Amino acid sequence: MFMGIFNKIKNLFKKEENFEEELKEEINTEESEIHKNTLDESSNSIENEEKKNVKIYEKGLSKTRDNFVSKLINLTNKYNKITEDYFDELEEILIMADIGVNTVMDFMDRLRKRVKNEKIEDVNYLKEVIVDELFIIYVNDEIIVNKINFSENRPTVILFVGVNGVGKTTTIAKIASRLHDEGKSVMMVAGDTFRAGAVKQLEEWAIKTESSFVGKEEGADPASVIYDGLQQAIKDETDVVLIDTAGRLQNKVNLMKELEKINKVIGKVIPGGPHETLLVIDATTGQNGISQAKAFKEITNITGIVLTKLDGTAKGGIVLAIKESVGIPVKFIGLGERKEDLQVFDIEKYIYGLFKDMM
Ligand SMILES: Nc1nc2c(ncn2[C@@H]2O[C@H](COP(=O)(O)OP(=O)(O)OP(=O)(O)O)[C@@H](O)[C@H]2O)c(=O)[nH]1
Ligand SMILES: [Mg+2]
Repeated sequence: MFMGIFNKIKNLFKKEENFEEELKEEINTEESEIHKNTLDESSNSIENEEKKNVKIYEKGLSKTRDNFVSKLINLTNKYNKITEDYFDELEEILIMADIGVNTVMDFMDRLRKRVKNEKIEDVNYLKEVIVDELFIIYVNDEIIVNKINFSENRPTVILFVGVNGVGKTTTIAKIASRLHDEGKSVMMVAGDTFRAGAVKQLEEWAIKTESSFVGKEEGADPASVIYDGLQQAIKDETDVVLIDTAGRLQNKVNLMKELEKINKVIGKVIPGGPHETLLVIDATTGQNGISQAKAFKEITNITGIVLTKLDGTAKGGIVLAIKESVGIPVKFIGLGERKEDLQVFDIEKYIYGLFKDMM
């Protein structure tokens, strides 16, 4: 089973810190300047990148950590025995963190069983079991696919959907910028021809991120803009095409028809496309975001979720609720407004970011 995830994650990140310390010492005792430089370079790139990412998780999850985890710590300090009152309070804390009522109920069942079967009496130990069990909710015996499904042939087509204001356009900009840093050529396509100013906004992001851009006037048919964009991308041999769309969920039938049409056009021009359809959800909208995910899942084939604005909520438990109640993997999370604040979702960094004060 997953026994000891708490300790595994703790060791993983603590070890990283120690490794860095050891490395520094090693370098300091080393006489050759040249050797020092090569060591610096090879270790800096990967290790430091990882460290930076862990820091971004830590920072972006601070609101949730302050709220949820401090409550958990208080609970442990308050009870020196595991009683029914303890379970009741724990349940409330989890629900308040937006983990979702059903998820919490299953979680509590499993926790009670473990306490009984393993005869757990120590509240401090139970804290670790709680982290383990939260991890299990997410992993749930599956292999988590959080990587972008890149196509073998150019271009890879990624469609972004989601209701107004959740962060679609800025997510596209952040992903474009990441891809650009990786040396890939990127095109943005302005499929949101509905909202005033949306085309211009995307074009500005294209300029900033050195992406190419295809868009038409407001009110144009999104499918025709996308058709033109994809033709251009083939001609230019663009690596990745990122398509922005409008999210008018107030009219589900229209939205469904529009997405159907868009998908048809993409599939025709680029066989096998779109290679990803990413649904963007705003974490600060809580359970409402979950409802959006369910609604979109019904009308189109969502391959992954981008959960934005986790830095703006104290209810970061929503990451766990989504997987359980919607069954679609979270591929990216937004932990702030800077481009590096968009992170590939990593359950271990997430758990560490939440529980580091307990570790
Ligand atoms: N703090 C924070 N803000 C974010 C994050 N992601 C996006 N935002 C902000 O959310 C706001 C809305 O983002 P947009 O990208 O314009 O949202 P959209 O879904 O394209 O909106 P419409 O085009 O109106 O449908 C902007 O001010 C973004 O800077 C995040 O992870 N953290
Ligand atoms: Mg937008």
